[in-house]
Amino acid sequence: MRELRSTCLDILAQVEARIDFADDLPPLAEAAIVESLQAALDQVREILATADRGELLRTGLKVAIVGRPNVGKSSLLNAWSRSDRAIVTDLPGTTRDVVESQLVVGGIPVQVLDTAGIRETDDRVESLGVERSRRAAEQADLVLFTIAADQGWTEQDEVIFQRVCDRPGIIVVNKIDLIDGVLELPNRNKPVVRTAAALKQGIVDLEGAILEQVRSGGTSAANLDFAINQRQAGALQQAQNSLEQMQRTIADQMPLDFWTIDLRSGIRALSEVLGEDVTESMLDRCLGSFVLGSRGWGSLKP
Ligand SMILES: Nc1nc2c(ncn2[C@@H]2O[C@H](COP(=O)(O)OP(=O)(O)OP(=O)(O)O)[C@@H](O)[C@H]2O)c(=O)[nH]1
Ligand SMILES: [Mg+2]
Repeated sequence: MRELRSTCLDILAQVEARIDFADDLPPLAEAAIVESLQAALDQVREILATADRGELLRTGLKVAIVGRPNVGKSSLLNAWSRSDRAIVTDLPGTTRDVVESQLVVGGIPVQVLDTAGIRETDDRVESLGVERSRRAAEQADLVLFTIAADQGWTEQDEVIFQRVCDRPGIIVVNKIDLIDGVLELPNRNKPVVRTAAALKQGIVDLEGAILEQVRSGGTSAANLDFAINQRQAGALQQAQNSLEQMQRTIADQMPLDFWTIDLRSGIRALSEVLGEDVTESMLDRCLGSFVLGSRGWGSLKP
C-alpha cells in the first residue's frame, strides 16, 4: 500500500509542479504517468480480486513442524489440533508423508503440516517422505523446528536446523517432562517454546510465540494478505474508482486540475487502507518536500 501511495504521490508532485511552474519545467511525461497508473491499478485489482474470492482467508499461515524422527512432531500436531490426526508411535520414522491440519490461532487461519522426521534412510517410502518434509519446510511461512529435551541439541538436530534456519521459525523443545530443569540451548536467534506434547502442555505458549512472529512481521508476507478486512477492502475499492477516474480524465484530455482531484482522492483512499488519515495540509507538506527536495527539480526558480 505504501508503495502504491508513493507512486501516486510521485505523479501528483509532477502534475502539481506543472500547474504551478509550467514555464520552468519540461513537459509532463504523460506516457510514463499513464503506465505507472496502469501498474498501480493492476495491483489494486489483483488484491481486491483475491480478497473477494476469500482465498487468502482460507490459505492463512502455513506452519511446518520439522525435526529428527521421534522428537514428537506428530504428538505436537495432535495436541495442538486436539485430535488423533497423525499416527504416533515410539518407533522413529512413523510419519511417512505430510499430514495436514487446519487450525485457527488468534483469528488467523493456520495450516499445520506435520512432516516425516528428517534422517538419512535407505527405506524408499521413508526417504520420499523426508524429501517432502524438506519441501514443506521450504514453502512454509513459519517452521517449528522441534527437538526432544531428553536428547538435547544433537549433531543431527544441528544439521537439520542449518537447512531451515533461513526461514522464519520457532525452536520447540518438546518432551520437557522427561528432564529436570531447563535444557541449555546454543544461541540461535529464534524464539524458544517448551512443550510436552504427549501431555498437551505448552500449546498456549506456542500459539503466543506464533502470533508474536506474525505481529512483528517475522513471517513472510506471502500468505498473510488475509489481514485485509472489510473496511480495508472498501477503501481499496474507492482507490480503484479514483484511479480509474484518473485514467478517464487523462484520456479525455481534461485540464491538470482534474488530474489532481482524482489523484488526491486515490491517495486518501490508499491511506485509509493503511489506517492513516491524510489531511490536505499533510499532502501539501509532503508535496512541498517532494518538489523542492532531492528529486531533481533543480531547475525550479525560487
Ligand atoms: N514423555 C514424552 N513423550 C513424548 C512427548 N511427545 C511425544 N512423545 C513420545 O515420543 C514418541 C514419538 O512421538 P511422535 O509424535 O510419533 O514423534 P515424531 O516426531 O512424529 O516421529 P516421526 O514421525 O517418526 O518423525 C511417542 O512414543 C510419543 O508418545 C512428550 O512431550 N513427552
Ligand atoms: Mg510423526
